[in-house]
Amino acid sequence: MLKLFGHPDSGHAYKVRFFLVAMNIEHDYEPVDIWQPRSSRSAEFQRYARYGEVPTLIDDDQSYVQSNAILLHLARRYTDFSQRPEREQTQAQEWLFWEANKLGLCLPQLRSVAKFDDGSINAGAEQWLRARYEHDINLLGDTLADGRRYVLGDTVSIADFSLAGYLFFADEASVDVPLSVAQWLNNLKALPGWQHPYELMA
Ligand SMILES: N[C@@H](CCC(=O)N[C@@H](CS)C(=O)NCC(=O)O)C(=O)O
Repeated sequence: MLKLFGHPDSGHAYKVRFFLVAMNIEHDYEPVDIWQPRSSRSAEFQRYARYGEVPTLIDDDQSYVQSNAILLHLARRYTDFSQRPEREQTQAQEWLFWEANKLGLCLPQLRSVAKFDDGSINAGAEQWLRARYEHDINLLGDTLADGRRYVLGDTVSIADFSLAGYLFFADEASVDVPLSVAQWLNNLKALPGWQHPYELMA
């Protein structure tokens, strides 16, 4: 049985849970209080969470960490991903790497500043993150501007789950999304089992 550890504030963990739910992959889910010291987390979580973070997934007693790597593992093992055209698999992986380095390296931080402002980010850093977000979200918006249903076209893929992870928190980050991105997010909301992170990860 699969077991996922996550938290309602973690868009990284949400990517994985939303995928598991939408693909109807049976799993257990356990929230971890990421606001408490790492030493206070369960012995099981500490044993499997190699970087001490959520998401952490246990599958066949093996530990899987890093949200996008977990998505790849799940897609290969539990969906027809490996049978999809090679070009499609490559493009899905390209988006995962892009997300980790681009959108995933500004949106979570902006949301963190806006929601939990602890003064740890100075004005210059925040400005840099905002400029980065504008660039990244416009690139995604331009990709989706032709009205495609999902990032790779007609078929939903791990690229969608990865890219959307933090975008359901866009209001909390005080950022705008282009219309094409808003429409795509609505397409994802229509997938089976969709819930906002605060509900799905509770
Ligand atoms: N690059 C990682 C990021 C994971 C991450 O930053 N997890 C945060 C929550 S979003 C966490 O577990 N924070 C608590 C901690 O580090 O103790 C991924 O994609 O999974």
